[in-house]
Amino acid sequence: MSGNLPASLLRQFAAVVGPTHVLTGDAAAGYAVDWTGGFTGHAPAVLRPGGTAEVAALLGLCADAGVAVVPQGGNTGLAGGGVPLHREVVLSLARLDRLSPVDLDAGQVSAGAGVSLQQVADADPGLDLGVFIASRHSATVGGAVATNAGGLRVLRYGPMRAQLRGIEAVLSDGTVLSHMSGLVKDNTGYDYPSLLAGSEGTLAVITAARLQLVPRMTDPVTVIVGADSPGEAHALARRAVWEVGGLHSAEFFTQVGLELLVEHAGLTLPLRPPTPAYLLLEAAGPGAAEELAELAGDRPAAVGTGAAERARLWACRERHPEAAGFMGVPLKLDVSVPAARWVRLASEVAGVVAEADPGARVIIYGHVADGNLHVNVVPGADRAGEAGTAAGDGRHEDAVFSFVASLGGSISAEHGIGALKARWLPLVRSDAERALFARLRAAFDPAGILNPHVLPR
Ligand code: 2HG
Ligand code: ZN
Repeated sequence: MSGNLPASLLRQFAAVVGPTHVLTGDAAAGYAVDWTGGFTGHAPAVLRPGGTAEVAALLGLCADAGVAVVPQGGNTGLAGGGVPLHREVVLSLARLDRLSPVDLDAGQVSAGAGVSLQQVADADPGLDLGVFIASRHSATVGGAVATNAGGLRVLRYGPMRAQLRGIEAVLSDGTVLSHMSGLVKDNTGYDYPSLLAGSEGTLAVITAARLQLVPRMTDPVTVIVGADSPGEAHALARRAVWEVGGLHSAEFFTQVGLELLVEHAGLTLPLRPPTPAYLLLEAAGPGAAEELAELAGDRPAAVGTGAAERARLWACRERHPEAAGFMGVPLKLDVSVPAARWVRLASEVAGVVAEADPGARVIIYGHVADGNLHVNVVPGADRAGEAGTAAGDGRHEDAVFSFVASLGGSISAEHGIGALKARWLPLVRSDAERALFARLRAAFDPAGILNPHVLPR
C-alpha cells in the first residue's frame, strides 16, 4: 500500500507508464504543494503519462477503482485546484510536451498539455501567444486552458479560451475526444473545447490544444505613469483603451506593493518621488510612443523602449505576486467587477478587509482595463493556530467576495474557483446555474473522479 492505494493498483499504473513514472513517498511530495505554499496536500501517487493513450489507460484504471484524480500542469495555479488536498492521485501532464511545427497558413500551432506557454510563444519568430502571464516559463498549455488563464494582454487578445481552435481531451472513462483541425469557422455542434476552457480539470483531462497565434509586437513601448489614486489610474486606462491603437497592456499597482519589492527583491523605483498609484501601459507599432506620451500628459512617467529598460519597468508589475509573500502566506483573491465599479472596489477593498481583520495586510494590483483586481491578503497575527497556511476561517474571503458580489462582480476573474473559492460560488452563480454545472459534470465524468473537490458538485 502507498497511502490509501492498493499495491496491485500501483502495479497496474506502472504497467501503463513504466515504474519510473509512478512516484510515491518523497518523490511525490513536490507535486502536493502549490506555488504559494498556502495549499499542501498529500499524493498517494503521482502518475506521469507519456502520451494520450497512457492518460486514457490510467483514467480507466482510476475510474474502475473509484480513485479520485487531480490533473496537474506546471503547478502554478493560485486557487488550490491542482494539488491533492484530499489524497487524490496526481496526474502530471508534464511529459506531454510535443509541439508541432507552426502552421503558417493558419498562424496556429498544436501543443501537448505539458508544453510551457513560453515555448508556444517562441515557436515562430514572427508570431506570439496572445496570453502572456508572469508564470509563462512554468505554466503549461493544459493548465492554462483548464483554468482559462488571462494575464497581461487580455484587453487585446482575450483569455486562453479565445486562443483555442481545437482540443484533445480524455474523459474519465478513457474516451479520447479530438477536434484539432483548427477551423476558425465550424458550426457543427457543441463547442466543447470552449467548455473545457475554465473547467479546472473537472470535466476531462486536456492532453493537447490547437492554439491561434498572434503577430509579434513590433517596436513596443512601455510606460509607467504615476497617479494619485486608483481612480486616476482607471480613468487613464479607459482613455488608453480608446485612444492608443496599439495598446497591449494596462496594468495597475500601488506604492504599497512596490515598496515591498524595492525592500525585499532589489527593484528600483520607476518614478521619484514615488506616487500612491501607478499605471503601466504597453503599446506597439507606429505612433505608439507619441500616443502614450500624449496620454500621460504632464504626469510623472518613466518610458522604456529597449528590452532591458522595458524589463525593468515590467518587473515593477510582474513581480507583484511575490510582494505579499514577504509578509507571510498570502490569500490570493482575483476578482472583477463591471468597469463602472472598479474604482470603488480598488478604493474600498482594503477597508472592507480591515473590518474583518484589522491586522491584515492588503496589496492590490491588476489588469485595470479588464475590471480585474488582484487582492492579496496576509492575515493578521490574531489568526491563532493558522500560522503558515492560507486556509483559515474564511472571514477575509467572506468580506471581499460579499463586497464584490454586491458590486455585481465575479469572485474569480482568471485564477478559477479551485479549492479556495468553492464555498463562495453560490454568491455569484444561481442554484439553476450550479444545477446545470452538476448535470454537465455528470455527463462528462459519471464516475465522479475528476477533481471532485474543485467547483462544488
Ligand atoms: C498576476 O496578474 C497574476 O500577476 C497573479 O494573475 C496574481 O498572485 C496573484 O494574486
Ligand atoms: Zn492576473
